[in-house]
Amino acid sequence: MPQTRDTRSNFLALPKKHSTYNTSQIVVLPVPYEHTVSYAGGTKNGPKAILDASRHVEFYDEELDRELCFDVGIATARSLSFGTKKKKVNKEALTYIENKVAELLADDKFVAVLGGEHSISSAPIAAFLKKYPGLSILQFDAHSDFRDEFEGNKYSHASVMARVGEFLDPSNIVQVGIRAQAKEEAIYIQEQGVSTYYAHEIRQGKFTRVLKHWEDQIIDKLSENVYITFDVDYFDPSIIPATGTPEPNGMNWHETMNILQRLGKKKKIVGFDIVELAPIKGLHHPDMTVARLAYKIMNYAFQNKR
Ligand SMILES: [Mn+2]
Repeated sequence: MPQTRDTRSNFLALPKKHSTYNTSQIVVLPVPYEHTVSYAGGTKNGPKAILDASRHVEFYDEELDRELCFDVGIATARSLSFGTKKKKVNKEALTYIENKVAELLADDKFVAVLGGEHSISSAPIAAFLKKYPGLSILQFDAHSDFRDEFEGNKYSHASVMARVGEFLDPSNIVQVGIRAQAKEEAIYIQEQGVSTYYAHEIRQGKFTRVLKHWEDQIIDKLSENVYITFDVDYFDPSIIPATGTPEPNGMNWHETMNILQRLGKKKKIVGFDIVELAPIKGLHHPDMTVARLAYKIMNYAFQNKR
């Protein structure tokens, strides 16, 4: 059983009664890993900023009319440590994370991973795939992350989905919000049958012209069990300026909630990660937005179970 955080530092500042490991259905796992940042850094500070901000998130969700945290319990594990002198990096770090996630899955927990840089996501995805064969991935991101390697590292945050595509059928990956890409990634997507929803196509109304709820098209492409990997640079930089590689023409809050709400209703969200928040000192709204996002995904994931 992992060690957990108490009310002073856990997700939502929950009292012991609602954040004890044994009785909580949800476990938040902070993973402050940062090794391959290519532009601006700071993602190792993401988990703490999200947890700090979460103290100001309401327990009650007005849309779902529910205090989910009291219904199901949310425990927060102690942050994973990658060492100080001899740091665990690349493959070694990923194996370490995968084993930790697998332990939580063996206890039938709903796992919410807080990063850290995006390269960590292949670890929980590997663990989830073992538990849920046929798992599909919904990736919210500005970037496809399908480069075979980046700056000489196959375990770069810019290559995470290429690594995932080595053990999970790439046609089970759906990406939304993409708007910065290398040519090799566009070729990969075409050849491997990845479903990619580009920001410019969404904005040009390519999907809403025919469908009122274009989100359903995304959801129909996913298998029954869905893991969400959420790179916060998916959002427009006006909403989340606090990230390493911000890109213009990003997505907004409301349309994102629409996707998540309909997904939670029609399919089973089995777990998620949120990555790439690089907090900016004195600028609180990105931290708060990401904390809200984490709780919103939990709420949507459990909306059919009440
Ligand atoms: Mn990414």
